[in-house]
This record gives sequence, structure tokens and C-alpha cells, in this order.
Amino acid sequence: MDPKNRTVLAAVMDEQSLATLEAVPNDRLHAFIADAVTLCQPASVKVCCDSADDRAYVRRQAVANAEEQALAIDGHTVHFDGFTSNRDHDQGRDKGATKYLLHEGVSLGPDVGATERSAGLAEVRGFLAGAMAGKEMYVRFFCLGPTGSVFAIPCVQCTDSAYVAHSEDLLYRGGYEDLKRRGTDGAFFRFLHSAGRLGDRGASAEVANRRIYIDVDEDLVYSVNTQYGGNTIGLKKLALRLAIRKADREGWLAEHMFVMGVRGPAGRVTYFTGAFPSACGKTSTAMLPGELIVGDDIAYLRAVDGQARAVNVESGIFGIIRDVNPDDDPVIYRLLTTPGEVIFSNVLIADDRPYWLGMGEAIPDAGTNYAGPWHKGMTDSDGAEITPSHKNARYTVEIERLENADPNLHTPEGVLLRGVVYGGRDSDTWVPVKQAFDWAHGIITMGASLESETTAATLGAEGVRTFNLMSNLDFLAIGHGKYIRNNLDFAAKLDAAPAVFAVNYFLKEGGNPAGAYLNGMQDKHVWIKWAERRVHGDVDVIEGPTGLLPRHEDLAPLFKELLGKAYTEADYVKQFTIRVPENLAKLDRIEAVYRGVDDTPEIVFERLAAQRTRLEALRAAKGDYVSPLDL
Ligand code: SPV
Ligand code: MN
Repeated sequence: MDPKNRTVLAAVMDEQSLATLEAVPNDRLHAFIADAVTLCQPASVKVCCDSADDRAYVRRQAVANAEEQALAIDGHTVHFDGFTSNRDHDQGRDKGATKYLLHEGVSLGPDVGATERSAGLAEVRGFLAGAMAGKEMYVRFFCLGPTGSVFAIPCVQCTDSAYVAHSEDLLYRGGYEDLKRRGTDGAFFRFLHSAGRLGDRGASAEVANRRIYIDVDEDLVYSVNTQYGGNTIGLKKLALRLAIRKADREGWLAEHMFVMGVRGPAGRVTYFTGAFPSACGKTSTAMLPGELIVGDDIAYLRAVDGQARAVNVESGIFGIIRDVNPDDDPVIYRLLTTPGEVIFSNVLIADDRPYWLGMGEAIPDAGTNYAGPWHKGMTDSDGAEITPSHKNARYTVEIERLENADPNLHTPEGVLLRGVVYGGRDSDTWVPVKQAFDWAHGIITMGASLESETTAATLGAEGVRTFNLMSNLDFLAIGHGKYIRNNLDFAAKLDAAPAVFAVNYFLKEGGNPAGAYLNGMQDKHVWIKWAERRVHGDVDVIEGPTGLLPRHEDLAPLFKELLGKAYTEADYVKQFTIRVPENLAKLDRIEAVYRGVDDTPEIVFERLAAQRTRLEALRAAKGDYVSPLDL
């Protein structure tokens, strides 16, 4: 180790930590940690390897320093992120404060926040200066994707939050041994986080100075004055932004997607990925009872020997805990109510038990939640209701503990991908499920045309219809056009492209956003099972103007078998009616988006125009609202 770095590090760490660090023969690593120490001034530094002891140490520290509190069930803890009012809190991803550090004159396109690199560095490093005074800094090593695989990306996290370090233990595969093996060579992603000054309840006190700045030159992300996982857990959305660029350079895809195995007849398992904006049913789809979950949030896709292979970047779940009850999400409900490691965040606690919205039992009238001591009817300084648990409250668990964890979770080659699903929160336009005519049609009219009503997963107003390119827009670190081009080109490397589907779990009566949902929560299981059958050509379709539609006669037996429900033709017609004016209005919006993007591939406009022509022809022949039985 460089003697200068050694001097800095020896002053704040014991011999064991120093030896752990020194055993990784990588000067860039040592320099990064030394810089973090010099900048943030922690009182001490603990360097963790992959050992059970080091993991237990971090878990203990999270409770000892009151970032987490132990709950009644063994292994369960709760963590609270900051909350002043419904307008001012640290309960979701802060898109506004998340910026790429770019050189003068460089832009990543519309909707992608950026700031000039040197000014941004000075700003965020200014907030980090001395931010760990009196605190311990944890150095953690993890691996994105299965270790020892072509997908793997080593990562190093420095944080003064034991909660963040603990969460990462549940969410990622240990990467210390892997990095040690790689020795002097090889790139790795780096993350430096400080929760900043803490208030009475141990929450970040200066959220107005929250910053998440991404230095793409250095594969390094800074995060400060925040604790919410999506802003702080380096390997999650911070790494996704770096991975999208790496994938662009190397010819693969980094996506905001679940990975799951869907069971077909005679023991067949067919793997799907699915891209949905946050809080739109992605996790609950990946966890459907009886199916196999590989991952619920982030996937890497590579073409290997003509096959599309997919891995879960993570090995745990940071899932929304709302409407998780024995009927709607039985698999996760069981895990959340049995002993074993679970971190709950921003739920209601009463008598050391967690309570959340839609849990299927009565919620106590008083307790402690993200706002402090809470009682029923409590309002914030603006008079707005403080819900017992936050709408974006979360749980953190390891996937392996789920009863339907896929045995291929850690397979280095990943799983063979046969289908891709795109879904958004859409009251009035898309049918519940449809299949694209081909890969390009799916990428362009489904993935690249995705819109969704905003949710509590990000700060700001809810329920606003927003364009969200492949549900990856928040993390997009290259231009829209290039990103779409990479997705289109992916199929050219394959012997056979996966089938592409679009789903909509949120269609409402009459398309009225205030109306009732046209589908039950479990109906998604039927759509996914139907898609599995389609991949293998087991069922036929009806050709519509925006894609291939299921037939009632194929859906009804699936409803019966999976949900014990009679699925009437009247329900089918209501749900699968082609809503021509809404689809045309959507095309107007999407075309306008791409007219504002310099590098939109021409094929995007061509395929959108062809969709318009089909819709207009249908309207001329059959009117505005056309039953699938009339197609
Ligand atoms: C999401 O919001 O998409 C999540 C949670 O998966 S996080 O990105 O970590 O906030
Ligand atoms: Mn996500």
C-alpha cells in the first residue's frame, strides 16, 4: 500500500481492518478509501469482508446506534427515514437532487438531470466534508450479478450508515473474495455515502442539502444528507446508472426489470423479465405464488452464443410493503411474519409489531411511525393526513428465504430469457395483456412508449401520467435514442428474440382515473400464464391494431384454474376493448417526446406511424371503441 494512504488509514482503523484492506492488492481501492477518510473525517473505519462475523457486526451496529430497532419477532428490525411533512421528507427517491456530473456542453437528453462536473463535485464534496465526524465508516465489498460470472461487477461502498450497510448485506452477494482474486486489475464501481448530520430520531437532518451525484468519468457515486434506500444503497439505483453506461460500451443491457420463471404444462419453466415503473406491480408479479422468483428489480441481459441470458443483479428485495396480505401477496406475507432477518422501513410500530397499509388486519390507533409518535387522524403542518405506514414503506429480505426462490438465482450463466413484459399504471389506454408483433414492435410501441401515473416511490405529486422509457428513465445515463437502439440491436445478436408483451393491471371503469379497477389484484397471474403459453405457441391470438390479443376461450380456463373464478365474456369484452381515441392520444404524446430527442432511430417513427395507420383504419371501419370479438 502506498505509504501516504497507509498513514491516513492506520489512524482510523484497527489492524484487522487494515489487513483486510491490504489483502486486496489494488491501489485505486486504497486511494478511494483514503480519500473518503480524509474528506468525511470518520472517527473510525471498519473494513468488512464477506464473513458472518463482519455481517453480524454491521447488524449489531445498526441497532446499537439506533438506526434500527429490534422488533418482537426474532431477526426483525425497523428503520425510519426522515419526515417533516408530506411535502418535506426523505421517504422516496429524490429525482431532482440526483444528477450526472458532466463536462461543459455534454447532455444526456431531456428528463436526465445533470450539472457541470467540477462545480457539482465541489458542491457534493463540500457537503461530505467532515460529514462523518464522530461516526464510524463502514467499508463493504459486494458483487453485482452472480460472482464468478461474465455479468459480475465488483463494487465498494463506504457509508456511515450501518442501516445502509446492513441492507446491502441482505440485498447483494458478498464481493470481498472476488475483488481480492481480481487483484490489481479490473474496474469496479465505487459509492460514498453519508447520512450527514442526524436529528433527534437518528434521521438525516439536512434533507434540503440532499445530493446524489454520479461521476460517470470515475464510476463513482456520491450521496449525502439522505438515508432512503433508493438514494443511498449504492448497488441499487446508483449502480444501475453506471451499469447502463458500461452496458452501452460493452454491448449488453442493464434494465429496471424483474426476472422470473413461469411454470407451464408438464414441468416446463419459461423465464421472463419485466419492466414496470416503481410501485406498479413489479415485485408482486415476480413473486406470484407457485412461480419462481429470480429477482424483482434490476436485471442484466447479455447475448451469449445466440441466446438471451438474464441475471438478477441483486440477491435480495427492497419491496414496497403496502397491500401485502395473505390474499394478495401470500408468499411475502408469510416471510414477513416469521422469524429471520427482515428490515422494515417507515411502517407503524405498536408493541414492537409492524403494521402497514392494506395488511388485512386492523391497524392500532396509536404507535410510532416515520413521523414519530403517531395516532389515528394525525395530520402534518399542512393539515394533510399522516398515514400509519408510509405509502412507500419497505421491507428488505434475502430472496433465498422465499419459498418460491428459483434454484437458478446464483447460476453464473443466468437464465434463458424467452419473454419480456412491459407494464405501467394506466387507467384508460392499454388492454390488460397483449403481445407485440415482433421484437422491434414491442421495444418501440410498448417499452419505449411506456407511460405511468406517478407513485409515492419518488418524491413529488402522485397520479400524474408520465413518460417512462422502459421504466428505466429515472436511471438513464445515455441518450434516449442510443438506449432504444441498443435494445433494438440486442435481438440481432440472438438466434431467436424473446417474445414481447405489454400488461396493464390498472385499467379503470370507463377509463376514469377515479373509477374502479376493471381487474382484481390476482388477475395478473392469468396474464403472465397466458404469456408463457404464447411463448410456446400453445394458444392462438386475435390480431388487433396495437398487438396480438388473447382469446376469451384461452383466458377463462386460466381464471378458473388459478383463481377459481368464472371469467365471463362480458368482463373480457370490457377489459379488452380497443380504446382507439386513447391509443391515438398516446401516440401523439409519444411521438412528441421522440421529436424532442436528437438521436431517435428512424424506425421508432416508422413503427409508431404504422400503429397510427392501423388504429385509424379500425376507427374508420368500426368506430372508437371496438370489442375484441369484432376484430
Ligand atoms: C424503485 O423505486 O424503483 C425501487 C426502490 O425499486 S428504490 O429504487 O430503491 O427507491
Ligand atoms: Mn425499482
